[in-house]
Amino acid sequence: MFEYAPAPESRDIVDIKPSYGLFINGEWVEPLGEGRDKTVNPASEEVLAEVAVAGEADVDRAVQAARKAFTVWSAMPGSERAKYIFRIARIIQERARELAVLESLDNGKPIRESRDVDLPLVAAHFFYYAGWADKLSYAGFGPSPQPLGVAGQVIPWNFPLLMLAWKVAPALACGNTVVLKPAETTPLTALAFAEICRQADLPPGVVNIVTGAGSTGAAVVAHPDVDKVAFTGSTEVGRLIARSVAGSRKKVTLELGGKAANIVFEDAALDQAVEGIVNGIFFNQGHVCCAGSRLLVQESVAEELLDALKRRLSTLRLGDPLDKNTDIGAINSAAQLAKIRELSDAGEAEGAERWSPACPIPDKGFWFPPTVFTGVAQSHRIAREEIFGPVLSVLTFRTPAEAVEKANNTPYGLSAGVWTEKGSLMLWMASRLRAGVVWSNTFNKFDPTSPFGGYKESGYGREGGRHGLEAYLAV
Ligand code: TAP
Repeated sequence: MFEYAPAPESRDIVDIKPSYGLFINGEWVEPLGEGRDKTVNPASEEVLAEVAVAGEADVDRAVQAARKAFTVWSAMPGSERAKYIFRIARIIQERARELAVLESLDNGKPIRESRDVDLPLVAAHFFYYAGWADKLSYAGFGPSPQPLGVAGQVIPWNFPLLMLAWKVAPALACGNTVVLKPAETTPLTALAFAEICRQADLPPGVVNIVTGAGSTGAAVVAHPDVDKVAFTGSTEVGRLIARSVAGSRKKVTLELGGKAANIVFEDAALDQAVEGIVNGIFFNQGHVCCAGSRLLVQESVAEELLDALKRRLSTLRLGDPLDKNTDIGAINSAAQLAKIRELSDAGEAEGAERWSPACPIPDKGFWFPPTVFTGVAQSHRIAREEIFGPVLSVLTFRTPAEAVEKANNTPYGLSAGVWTEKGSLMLWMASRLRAGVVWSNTFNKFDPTSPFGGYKESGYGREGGRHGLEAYLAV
């Protein structure tokens, strides 16, 4: 392995305040209760800032502000709304470096990813949906589709600003107003986004950000004056939310967990497949809902592929997320690290063989080495449950039909990958895989024009593309 000198990105570009309030009606306000939380850098356990915890009364204030703003925002011509959203997109581009550093500090993801993947996609989402704002009548949802009203949005910690963009951009383009709750462990880029809304002169109340933990999210979802609920997170919480809104008039989209199969046939370009496997499960420490966490490899090439994969994994660098050479950053929280450890231990106890490259682990912070399990049976917990960490479970197959059976043998259905040189086999597989996205000779490719969402316990509704508008329109 080559040795590189450290290449740390400077954190001087970010200005983290010691303490943050709530962003309601275009102003920073103190929460009505006493609640305060701390957000830490998972790579060092250093406290980054103190953040307000919104209670029910605070959520109510935010929803009222959004309701009032809805009158103004929904009446504005789409071309005017577009100007604000384009402005937001441009400010995000201008401040991309600062936002990338902030994301890496709060989340633990490598700067290479926040800089080259998250931030460009965040800006692209706002640009894309800004373009739709004055063309809604041509989107295929009737001649004059109307916004729904106030959208209550709850997002997870794995792609904090990108999940915000997926939710906020289409909501605003369609004329809705927003109350958004970021995850407890990663509130900082959402709070920076609040500043961006002010910088863009967005009318007060169009976007409101309420920080806090699960109970704040539950209050947003349950508020009677919320018209639309958009949630990304675990299937477990998705179920609670579906129960909480059942019987109400609220429109709901749920983007939940996954246990995707990445399927490699014997005729595939194996070196390329190895890169796709690494990107599929070790990108963002495996904290990816559509991660290719189950590798299905055709038996005839299993040994060759695994040797190549292990050689490649031995070159990955784990460490300081702000170092530009880092491939694997920190696990987002102590709780998530405990979950990854528990499931990996269960894999060993159930008889799978565990392998990790020799990889020094920093003393402070939350870390888990890239890990591969071979000899995995379909009944093992590591083949069935979402680990949401840098852990790959390897299974083999002999025929395409067996690959389809095994790939679909999961309660989830968010994504899949297929590696083969044969176009006919690719199409045969894609039409049989029960997954919202099937990647062909690639993995984890995202684009704002492309819809994304799941089957079965991976949720319902689509985000992105023209389809993503439907969730925010009365159609
Ligand atoms: P969750 O624990 O479900 O948390 C998601 C969000 O919901 C957080 O903001 C959380 O707040 C909040 N929340 C917790 N309990 C709630 C309740 N009872 N009512 C309303 N909101 C509540 O998920 P996570 O661990 O953060 O994220 C990982 C999961 O998200 C994985 O399963 C992953 O697959 C999924 N995910 C899916 C997608 C798509 S697009 N399908 C994308 C990314 C992630 P706190 O965190 O502050 O407690």
